[in-house]
Parts: sequence; structure tokens; C-alpha cells
Amino acid sequence: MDNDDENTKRCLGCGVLLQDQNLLQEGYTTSLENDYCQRCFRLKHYGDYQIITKSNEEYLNILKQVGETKDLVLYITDLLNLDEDITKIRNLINNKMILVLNKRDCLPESVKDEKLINYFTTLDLKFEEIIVISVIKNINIDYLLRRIKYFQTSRNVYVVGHTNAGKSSLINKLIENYSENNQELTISPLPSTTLNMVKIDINKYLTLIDTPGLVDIGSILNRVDAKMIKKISPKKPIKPHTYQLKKGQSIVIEDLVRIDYIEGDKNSFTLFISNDLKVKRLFNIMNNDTLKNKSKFTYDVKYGEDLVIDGLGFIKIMNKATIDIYIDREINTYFRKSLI
Ligand SMILES: Nc1nc2c(ncn2[C@@H]2O[C@H](COP(=O)(O)OP(=O)(O)OP(=O)(O)O)[C@@H](O)[C@H]2O)c(=O)[nH]1
Ligand SMILES: [Mg+2]
Repeated sequence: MDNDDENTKRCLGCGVLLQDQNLLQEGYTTSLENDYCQRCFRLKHYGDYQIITKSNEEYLNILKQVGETKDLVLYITDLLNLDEDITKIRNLINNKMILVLNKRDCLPESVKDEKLINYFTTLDLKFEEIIVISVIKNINIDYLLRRIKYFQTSRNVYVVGHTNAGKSSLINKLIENYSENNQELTISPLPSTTLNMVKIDINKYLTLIDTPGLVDIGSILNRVDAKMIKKISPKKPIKPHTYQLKKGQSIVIEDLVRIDYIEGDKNSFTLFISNDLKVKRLFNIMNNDTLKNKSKFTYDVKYGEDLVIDGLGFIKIMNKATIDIYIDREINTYFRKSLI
């Protein structure tokens, strides 16, 4: 990114190349005197969301560039949406890496940090350290900075991960807490807010480099409108709701997903999703066609597993069960050993 021609200027919020020629293209601004593109300006001042779809090829190129340095990397992941790509990315870049588990505030306080950390330790991905934080609640940010200082190999430290994990939010928090710099990165609940690398000098010894995130192709966020994206993204700590279900009953979340309990003993389903989402219970699945127009998947759930609905959250299912899920075919759902 240092090779840009001298007369090219990038948006301070998202890293896109600024241009004043085409309103409909990325990077548009009314005047090249401006520091921010129109999309960032409108996002920040009007909460006006413009969804951009990025290809992962570009991001893989960025990761390759990061991998060619010996610099420290922070891999940020969203605790509510633990991504499956972490192993893939780890295999691409073998820089020193701190795994940062963000959005601690989304999970109940009763969940111990050690439990979350242990979950990732078993993946054996050679992280220097695994740190649980919340940008919004300012939890563990001081500690993270101390560990960055301890592990950094040069002044440059890269911030990578999936879109929406909170990479730019974290950098803004570090600027706010520790820097004289008044640059502000653009953040939003939409995927692909950051469009290119953005360098931020925190002080003489530390420069953070924000990157666009890896797009989570199977995320529900790619399938709903901006209004629903806001609803799905938790702003407050999640209050998990437990539903005791008998077979023949069902849970419906908005018009997004339906889960029918087909076979098994009395069971409990605990939902870890945004409090703003409406959940309905159906008592007789046979006579109810709600969301039956979606694709149907049948699963045998083992004892103590979470059903993860990519981008939405997860459902802890206590006992063995057979369930039918009705959901858009493109949305990734999978099971894992219970996180909590
Ligand atoms: N609840 C909660 N939300 C957070 C936290 N940190 C960030 N967010 C929210 O997560 C969303 C995404 O934040 P960004 O900082 O734009 O994420 P990003 O990783 O830079 O995303 P891209 O630029 O799209 O790759 C925003 O709605 C943030 O407000 C946190 O600690 N807790
Ligand atoms: Mg960003």
C-alpha cells in the first residue's frame, strides 16, 4: 500500500481509493479535498447503509502480503460467531499471532473466560496468547495493549479476521484510549465496511494496520436487509432464553429459521441470539406451514451440542434429538461441542 502513486488519496475511514468521477462507484467523494468517501460519511452521520459485496480473493491477497512480513498479527473473532475459517487463515500466515476473542459482552457473565480460551487452545493453532475482550465495554483492552507491546516484532501490527468481528472498532478504541491521533475508522454492523488496508499510528512505537475482513459466505447477514442486520447484531448483553420442548413442537426465529423437534425426550433449547429478535413457539408442527417454503435439513443432534446458525448466533441443545431446520439454503448451519 506504500506503492500508490503520489496523487492517489485513500479514504481515512475504510481505505478505499477516493475518486470524484463516478457517484455509483466505490470511493466516490464530492471533492478530492475530503478525507472520507461518501459511503463512510453517510454511514457515520446518517446511519445510511450501503451494502457492498467483496470477493475473498482480494482479502487472500492482503493476507499473503501480511504473511510476507514478520510482523505481529491480531486475529479478531466474534465470540457469537466463531468462524470455522480460523484454521484456514492460520495455515496461510505463520506470523506471530494473538487470538483476540471479541464481543465478550454478548455472552452471559456466568460464562468463564477460561472456558472460552480452553475451547481454542484445543485447536492447537500456535497462538502466542488467547485474550478475551469487549471493545464496547472496554474489557481487557489495557491488557491486550500490554501483550501487543510484549509480542510485537516491529512497529507494525496487523489486524485481521472475518468481516464484522470488530477489527476497526478495536483500533478506534485503542486510538481513543491511548493515542493523540484523531483519525476514526468507519465501523458498521454491515459486513465489508473496511475496503482496504488502513494504517493508523497509535504512537511512535506502534502502528496498527486495519484490513478488510474475510467475507463469511454462509452468513445470514448476506441474506437479509440492512434493517434486519441491525436487529441481528446484539448491542446489549444477550439474555439467553431456554425453551423446554417436547417432540412435535417448534421454535421460529423471525422469518429466518424454524426448528422442529422431531424425535427425542423432553429437551431444552437455549437461544444465544440478539434480544431484539422475535421468537415464536409452535405447539403443533403438523398443522403449521410457517417457513416451510425454505430448505429443510434433518439432523441427529448428539448430547450437549450447539447448533450454530452462521451470523445469527447459536442454540444449545441439552439432550440427543432429531430436528428439522427450515432455513435459506445458502446459510451455513453446523454443530459443535457446546461452547458454554
Ligand atoms: N456487542 C458488541 N459489538 C461490537 C463489539 N465490537 C464491535 N462491535 C460491533 O460489531 C460490528 C462490526 O464492527 P466493525 O468494527 O465495523 O467490524 P470489522 O471487523 O472492522 O468489520 P469489516 O470492516 O466489515 O471487516 C459493529 O456493529 C460494532 O458496533 C463489542 O465488543 N461488543
Ligand atoms: Mg472494519
